[in-house]
Amino acid sequence: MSQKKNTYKVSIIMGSQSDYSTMKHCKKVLDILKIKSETNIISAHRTPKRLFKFAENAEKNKISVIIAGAGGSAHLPGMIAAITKIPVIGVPIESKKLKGLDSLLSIAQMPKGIPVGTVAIGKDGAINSALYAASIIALNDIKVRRKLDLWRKKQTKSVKLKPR
Ligand code: RP5
Repeated sequence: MSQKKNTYKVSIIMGSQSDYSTMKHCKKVLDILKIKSETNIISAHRTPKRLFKFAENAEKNKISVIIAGAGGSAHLPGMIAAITKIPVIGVPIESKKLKGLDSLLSIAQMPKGIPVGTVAIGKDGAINSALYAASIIALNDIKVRRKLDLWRKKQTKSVKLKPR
């Protein structure tokens, strides 16, 4: 990453409109952390030309991290990672038939050579993908690092000692 301060941008992509109910949680966290993001539907099998164009131009478009949500035979994150060297985080979407186990394995089990960072299935994964992207950006951006610190402090404070 060689961008100047505050120019970091995360690109959130997803295989289908149906993934947005999960991926909107990722966008929400990035907004809280004041990290610029864009959202697009890009399907590896339904819009392959869109996928190629996006991945080929990602560096030129100054994207720092790509978060890709996909379900079922979830090849979107791996295909994107094959075309660009920008870090790719895959969010396994909870599928109807296999509850997202198919998505999780498709994303996590990348053969050696092309890495995809993989988070948990569904909403938790979408939230963590944003926090993971923030950690990457925080290496070079003090404002994001402070926001992330604050997020953690608030989280710690919210955990009561005694159960009710
Ligand atoms: C994948 O197929 C998408 O990522 C989505 O999770 C899944 C189902 O897509 P729809 O049939 O709902 O459009 O490509």
